[in-house]
Amino acid sequence: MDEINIHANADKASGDYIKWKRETDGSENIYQYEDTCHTGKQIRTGPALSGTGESRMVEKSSYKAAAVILGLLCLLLLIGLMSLVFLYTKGSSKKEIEMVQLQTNYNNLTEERDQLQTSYNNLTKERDQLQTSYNNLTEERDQLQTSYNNLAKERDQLQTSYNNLTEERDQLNKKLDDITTDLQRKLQGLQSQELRYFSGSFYYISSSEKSWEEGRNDCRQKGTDLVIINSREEQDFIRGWKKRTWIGLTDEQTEGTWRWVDGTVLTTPRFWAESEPNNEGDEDCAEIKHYDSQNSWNDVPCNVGKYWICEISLKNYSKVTRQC
Ligand code: MAN
Ligand code: CA
Repeated sequence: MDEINIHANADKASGDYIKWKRETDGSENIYQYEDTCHTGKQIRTGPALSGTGESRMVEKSSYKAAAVILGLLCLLLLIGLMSLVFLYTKGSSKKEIEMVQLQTNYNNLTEERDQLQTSYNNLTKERDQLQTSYNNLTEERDQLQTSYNNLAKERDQLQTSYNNLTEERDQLNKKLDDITTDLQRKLQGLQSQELRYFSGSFYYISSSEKSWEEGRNDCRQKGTDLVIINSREEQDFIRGWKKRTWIGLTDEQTEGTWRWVDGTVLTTPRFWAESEPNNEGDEDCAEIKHYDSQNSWNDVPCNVGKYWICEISLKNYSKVTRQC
């Protein structure tokens, strides 16, 4: 171990000296301060001073040097302390700034979090409302879908019915066309003195005389009935044959109530001859008697023989037509 001794060139009044010992262990230097008190013992190095004046001078210089060193040490200590204070202060203010910044950040984040929380709550509420609306709309849609399906089903059934009816109508119209054609062909062949056409009807007049009932039966066998007079023109046409003929009018059912063969009660027009009907004896059937006059009807007993007129109305064959 190395040992370096630094001796201050001054003796304290007590005679102590400060020894700086340097210990070296090869790797690092450690200075240890060794305060050793050697009371009453003086160690000196260097040459010994001789004489009192010189010795005082030296002593004074040593004091000065010691004071300077001490002052320097104090200065160093002060600088060190100031540095420490400065560093500490600097560190503190830095920390304070950081603290303030952290506080600000914390506050900002808290505020932001609160805003986010509010937004979240609003969105949740909105989402729930939308969910409710969605559910309601879904339900409504399903109901509409069901209604639509039912209506579609109904529509299909109606369409089927419509198609069937249309087909049926077409078949009936075809049948009617066939019948009309056939009828016209037959009537064409029947045109004669006995058969005449007037305003939508064919009229047949018999060539022999029979009772009202027998004449009516003949008309029925032909698929029609005794004539029904509905107008002045028809009356004139019928009396134009200039024969005493049965017409389809009787009060056999109720005396005094005259009915046509289709069951309708006689109202107007009516063409009774003067003073008729007088029900002379028992006269329940009507004839054309005074064919030269428009008012030519007379009531007579039903069992007497007269010509008769059958009416074949084409108005019964009215074609079924589409209404739309
Ligand atoms: C005859 C018959 C009767 C009719 C009278 C009118 O007697 O034709 O029906 O009423 O004449 O005078
Ligand atoms: Ca009469």
